[in-house]
Amino acid sequence: MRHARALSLALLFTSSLVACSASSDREDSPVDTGVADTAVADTGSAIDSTVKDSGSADTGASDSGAADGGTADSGGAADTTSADTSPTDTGTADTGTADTGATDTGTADTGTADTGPADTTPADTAPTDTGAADTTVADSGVDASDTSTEAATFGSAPTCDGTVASGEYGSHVEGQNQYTSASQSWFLTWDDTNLYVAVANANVAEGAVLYLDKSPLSPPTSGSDTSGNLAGQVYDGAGFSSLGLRADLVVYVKDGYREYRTANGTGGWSAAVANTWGCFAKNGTTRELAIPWSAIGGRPASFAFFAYLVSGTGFVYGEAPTALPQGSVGTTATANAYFLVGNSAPGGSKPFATALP
Ligand SMILES: [Ca+2]
Ligand SMILES: [Ca+2]
Repeated sequence: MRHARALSLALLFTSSLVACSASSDREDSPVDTGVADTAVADTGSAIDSTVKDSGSADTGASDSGAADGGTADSGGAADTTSADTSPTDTGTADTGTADTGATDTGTADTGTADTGPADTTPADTAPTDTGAADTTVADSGVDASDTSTEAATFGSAPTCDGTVASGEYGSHVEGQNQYTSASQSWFLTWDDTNLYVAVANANVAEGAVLYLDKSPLSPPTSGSDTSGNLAGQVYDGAGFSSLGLRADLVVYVKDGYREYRTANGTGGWSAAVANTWGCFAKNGTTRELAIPWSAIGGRPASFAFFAYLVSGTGFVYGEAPTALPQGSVGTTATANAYFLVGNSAPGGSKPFATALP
């Protein structure tokens, strides 16, 4: 009935039309074979088995677990641990920690994320870069290869534990950071916070004394009392009433007690500041101490110093420099020898390099 009506309508309005034939049910698009993508079809790999792609098609490797949130993998293996957030890896998949700051250019980081500029040659293994890019070798402190591209810095601070480890105070060479007087050895170094001193092979129950001039004059005994003291402090019955420099600080330290005093501007010494400062540690016949520069207003740009050991009965030994008096010196001796540190900046003077006069 419907068929016959259509034919009659065609004949009615135009005789040249070819009659439409009858049609069967319409065909749909190709049949789904697994799980449909919601936005973009996969073009190169297997069907996603866990999570559907939401933004971009994978072109290199299939996702293994977690979907990338922002950037499609373009070349390497699939990420296995953490999704990259920015920027895109171009060569090798990260295995441990996602980069947050700089793009890897060739070698994957294995342990530590870079936070500064990108490495251009070898990968750092430790420690983390914080400032300048390496150009030839990985950072591990300060070494000869780095001096042309990195500013000099203070080395690692000694550990105040009563033991002097190899290289702990810098160059353990006589006349550098080490000075041996008879059978006692002194070690000295510093940073912006502390002056670090160690004495080896000395009875830690006996005192070690150090005088320091934070503003060496020329000649060193010139100037006035406002520049420091020309007379020392008596410890254990031994003292130097005449110093070869204008001292601003004297330190006395032994097992169980330590003090420092500062010049009072009129030729005398302050009351003792005892036990509350810095650090003291001993182990056997070795002692280590840290003297805070804050005791004299901060690290001086240059300084002069001398030091000695003293028994409980006033016997001076282990004196540094060795030109100082030793033995039972009494309380009116003259200490006219010292070391001059002309430049205390990183990479500057070594503490025991210049003994004067
Ligand atoms: Ca130590
Ligand atoms: Ca002075």
